[in-house]
Amino acid sequence: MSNRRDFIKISALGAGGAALAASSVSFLKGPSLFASDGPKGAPKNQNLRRFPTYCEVCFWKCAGWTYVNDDNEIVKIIGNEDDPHCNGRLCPRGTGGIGMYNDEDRLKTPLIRVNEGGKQTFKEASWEEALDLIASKMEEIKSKYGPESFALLKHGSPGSHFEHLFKAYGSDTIGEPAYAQCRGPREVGFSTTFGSWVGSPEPTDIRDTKCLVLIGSHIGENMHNSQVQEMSDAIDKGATIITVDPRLSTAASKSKYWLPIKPATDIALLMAWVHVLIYDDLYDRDYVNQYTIGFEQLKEHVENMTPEWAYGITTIKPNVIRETARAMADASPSVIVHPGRHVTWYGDDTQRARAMAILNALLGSWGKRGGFYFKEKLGLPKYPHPPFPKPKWSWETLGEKYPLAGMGITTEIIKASIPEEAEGHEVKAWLIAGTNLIKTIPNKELVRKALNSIEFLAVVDTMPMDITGYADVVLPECTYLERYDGIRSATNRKPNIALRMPAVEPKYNTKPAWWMAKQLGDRMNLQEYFNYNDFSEVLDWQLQKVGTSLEEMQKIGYKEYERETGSPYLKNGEDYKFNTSSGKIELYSAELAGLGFDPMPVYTPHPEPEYGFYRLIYGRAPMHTFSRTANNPNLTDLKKENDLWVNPKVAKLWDLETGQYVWLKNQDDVVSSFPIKVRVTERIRWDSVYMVHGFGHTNRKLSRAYGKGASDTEMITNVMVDPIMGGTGMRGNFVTFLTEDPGKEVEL
Ligand SMILES: Nc1nc2c(c(=O)[nH]1)N[C@H]1C(S)=C(S)[C@@H](COP(=O)(O)OP(=O)(O)OC[C@H]3O[C@@H](n4cnc5c(=O)[nH]c(N)nc54)[C@H](O)[C@@H]3O)O[C@H]1N2
Ligand SMILES: Nc1nc2c(c(=O)[nH]1)N[C@H]1C(S)=C(S)[C@@H](COP(=O)(O)OP(=O)(O)OC[C@H]3O[C@@H](n4cnc5c(=O)[nH]c(N)nc54)[C@H](O)[C@@H]3O)O[C@H]1N2
Ligand code: SF4
Ligand SMILES: [Mo]
Repeated sequence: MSNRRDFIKISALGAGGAALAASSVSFLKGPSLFASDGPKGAPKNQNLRRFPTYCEVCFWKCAGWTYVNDDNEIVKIIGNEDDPHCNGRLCPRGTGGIGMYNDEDRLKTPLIRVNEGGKQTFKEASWEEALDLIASKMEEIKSKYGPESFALLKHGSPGSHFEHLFKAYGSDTIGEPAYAQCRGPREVGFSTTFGSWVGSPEPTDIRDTKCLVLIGSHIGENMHNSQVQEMSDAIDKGATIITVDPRLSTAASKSKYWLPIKPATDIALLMAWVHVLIYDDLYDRDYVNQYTIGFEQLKEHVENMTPEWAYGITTIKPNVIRETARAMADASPSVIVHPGRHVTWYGDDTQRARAMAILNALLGSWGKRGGFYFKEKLGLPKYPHPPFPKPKWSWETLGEKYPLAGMGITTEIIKASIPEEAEGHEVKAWLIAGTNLIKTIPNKELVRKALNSIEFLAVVDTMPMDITGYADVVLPECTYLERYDGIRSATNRKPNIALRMPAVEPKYNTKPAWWMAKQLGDRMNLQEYFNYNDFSEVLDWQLQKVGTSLEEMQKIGYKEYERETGSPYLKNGEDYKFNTSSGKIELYSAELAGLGFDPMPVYTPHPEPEYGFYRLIYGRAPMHTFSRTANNPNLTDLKKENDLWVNPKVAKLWDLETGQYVWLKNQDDVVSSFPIKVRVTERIRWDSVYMVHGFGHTNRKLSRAYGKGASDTEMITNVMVDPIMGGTGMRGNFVTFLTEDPGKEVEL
């Protein structure tokens, strides 16, 4: 099929590239897992200068120091000792951040799509040309359809600069995958219960917990730095870990209880725990009496949700359900039923998050030491600019049918970009900054249709990723080590800020996102919104307002403030008003009932794999982040490809061996572009197979990542949408094995 917007392979200079750090990774053993002095091999006795940064390899945003030698080479990145996100130790990915800078496949100069002799290709362009073109398209869309029809899809630091531009331009049609593909359901589940989002970093008081319950959440492979460190400390101090996972994850292997649950049945287990806590009188009676409403309704609701009932659904034995409920109650209130983070699983995810929130309420853990602390962050004053114009419609309008959506739903913006799918307002153009939609959004066909419908696409990225190949204009951003960005003001036990500044000049012809946004603003007569020459002026202005300065922050990198909202913990019996409509923790949600949803979580069965098919589940590897690190020279050195975990029973049935490559075919006959290596292991249930997300790259210009491993996203064509907030449940897909090469042409 010929497309309006063909994928274009971006040419890159050179190939290969020597790998740098090869530090060994041993799980959950603090000191050996996290680097405190960066990669080995940096020459000694050099004059090193250090510059503060916070890491962009994932969104934990650890503060660190970039060390540069006299030749202006970055030699290492280490954690900032004062920063509670990392406690001076970066994870393997953060240490390997140097690889983002050194990667010779990086985008090097702006590119513009041209048609040469009927063939679409990219030509190298100047910044003037590329920015002029984007600005003129933004003006054109604005006058033809209104600014709202130009959408911004973003993730990470570059996104905030373009968000400012888009709001100034008149569009709030903005979405990011961190909501409907990630945390959205838990934010809604917890806010309808406690009146507060969980947020990032999660306010889980793991270091002082006596019992940590992980529902899937695979801390240790999910390498959110201080969480892993605190979990390791808690284990050393004797905390009980309970892990519910169909796979023996790293966390499960460190747990006292591993509950290898049948996938998609967690709500039944959670409600059976609620039943045991209530009917065996194990809940925190004083806390429940004082702070919650709806207890009697909940009690009645779970009357028949016994461990015996749940056993038939989850395959977890009734005595194990009782024993683990008791272990939680014994630790109460220093117990955490972890809300998880990537929770868009089965479409009833807000309800699963509610069930987890309710359990925490019964255990009295919200607002308690060793449970959840009350987080606080420093409000940074906004650099002055005129008020933003009010858009006629926005992400909210597009997400209207999901009444509790709290942020833009990427998939609704994508649908609104396809005329046949749009319900009312139409999106006509996109700017994408820092998100690789092809690997990030399930149901590739939908993304592909949208890419073929929109009139214009600009992509801002650091690498020639899948999505850049669809752009009309590609803007190469310099890496986080080469630029200023917004101040990190994070929620934590104490409010704090961290600075990111350039350690070296941008390599090649690359530029920071703040500069691009300002340049576009200037071209569209929006100068008043960009009233500075350099972003450092904005930072200095903001920092002065909070009692420091750019100069000071350049020296210290990180600064902590005293709390202004009192103790992070509730005192026994303390009066406290929760931010819900009743002022109480809502075990029964009148809000959900009013919207026509179950006021208390109900287990509903989900489809199961047909004979010969296995549920595809996926997760993280400690040395990679999504698809963004797959080509990183330092990190591919630690792990080059993903593998497919297969239970020995299944392997026997299919005659599969460890090390053998297979292709996958899903329930909709979609075949994987690349084969994946089998790993036969007892660590996974027989009804599921598992792989790490982020591999199977189709862009040949990623010289290390191309064709390595398989893409989970490619197999995710069935999406179960959460009716409450629009999250895209991605774990209802089933695959079978093809042992012969299906000869599939690599699709881009
Ligand atoms: N190294 C690394 N760390 C990361 C990231 C990264 O890319 N790399 N990304 C970060 C981000 S943004 C996020 S959102 C988090 C995500 O990290 P988590 O929130 O921990 O991820 P999940 O996808 O919820 O959990 C994956 C686990 O769920 C299990 N699982 C699958 N199906 C089921 C089921 O039906 N029931 C249960 N109980 N378990 C199931 C899988 O076997 C796997 O062990 O990780 C963060 N940390
Ligand atoms: N199938 C499947 N889909 C998923 C998930 C999954 O586990 N499986 N996880 C979901 C979750 S939890 C999340 S949070 C999302 C993550 O979704 P994304 O953030 O889209 O994930 P990445 O694949 O890392 O894509 C990031 C893109 O940003 C680029 N980039 C990196 N640094 C910079 C920078 O400094 N500037 C610019 N301009 N670009 C940069 C990278 O090159 C890459 O193209 O994916 C979600 N989608
Ligand atoms: S957890 Fe690792 S990758 Fe994420 S911000 Fe911290 S050091 Fe960087
Ligand atoms: Mo995420």
